[in-house]
Amino acid sequence: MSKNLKLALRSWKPKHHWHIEPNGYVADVFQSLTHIIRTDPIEFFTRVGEQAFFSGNSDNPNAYYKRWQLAEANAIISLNTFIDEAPELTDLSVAHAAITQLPDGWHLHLANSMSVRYANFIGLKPENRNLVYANRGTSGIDGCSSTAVGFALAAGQPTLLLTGDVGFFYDRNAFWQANLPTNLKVVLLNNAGGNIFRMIEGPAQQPELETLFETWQGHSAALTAQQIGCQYLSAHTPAHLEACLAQLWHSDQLTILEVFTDKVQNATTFKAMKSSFKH
Ligand SMILES: Cc1ncc(C[n+]2csc(CCOP(=O)(O)OP(=O)(O)O)c2C)c(N)n1
Ligand SMILES: [Mg+2]
Repeated sequence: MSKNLKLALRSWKPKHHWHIEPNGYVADVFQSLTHIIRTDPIEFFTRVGEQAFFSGNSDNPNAYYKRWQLAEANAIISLNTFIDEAPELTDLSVAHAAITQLPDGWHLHLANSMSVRYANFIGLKPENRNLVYANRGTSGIDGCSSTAVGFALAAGQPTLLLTGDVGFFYDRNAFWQANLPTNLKVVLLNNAGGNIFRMIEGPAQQPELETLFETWQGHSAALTAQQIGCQYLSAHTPAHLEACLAQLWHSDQLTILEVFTDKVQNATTFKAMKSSFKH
């Protein structure tokens, strides 16, 4: 769950907060718990989904499902308009292009930290059967590539890993092995550091932002790709990104597409995108 949503739900105290948990300890995450319902979530939502108010079968325009669908459609329009009107190549525009072009049936692995956050805003096409995986919880940046490599080898289905540069270089040895998955493609958002820390309150205001939080680095994945013997593509412009993505979807080998973006532009764009939803 995104921290923003958690904090929002804590501040807009719901009148009812039901927690569905078959057994064991229940944490009051939103500090508003009113009922603990001891059943299986699938059982619960199957039953609730049969009620008109929560399903698509109600004529009532105020039915929860209808209002949710409307809000969702408006959010997608708002995001797409924002992306169309922002010509710069940013991590958001790259994540948007990669996720909206993700072919049906592909698996998506999201690394910590901004990759998974961008994806949270962008969403997936409901008509596509894409499954999403991310090492959330304590949100380590370690092992995101290893997880994707192991998964792609075991699952065999086409898999996209969307990752940041620090997470990628941190876990470079994920690719140090004889059996590289030809079905794995990597989109690497290289903003030369931990851009997340420029986005969140606290670290962004500290004088040590660049040195101790963002930790600037100037590496490129080109040498890693050369060393492991995989395809390497790189993009610096929106037009180039489109050409590289077209190549990536059809590649028959492990491919790393590294996109170079600007950390300050990324932060400005992310902030502007979030406030564009409020109007
Ligand atoms: C193992 C581990 N070490 C440190 C951190 C703290 N941390 C969170 S995000 C981040 C930077 C990630 O940078 P990058 O992968 O380039 O992604 P970006 O924020 O630029 O999208 C760090 C160091 C962590 N989450 N896990
Ligand atoms: Mg980064």
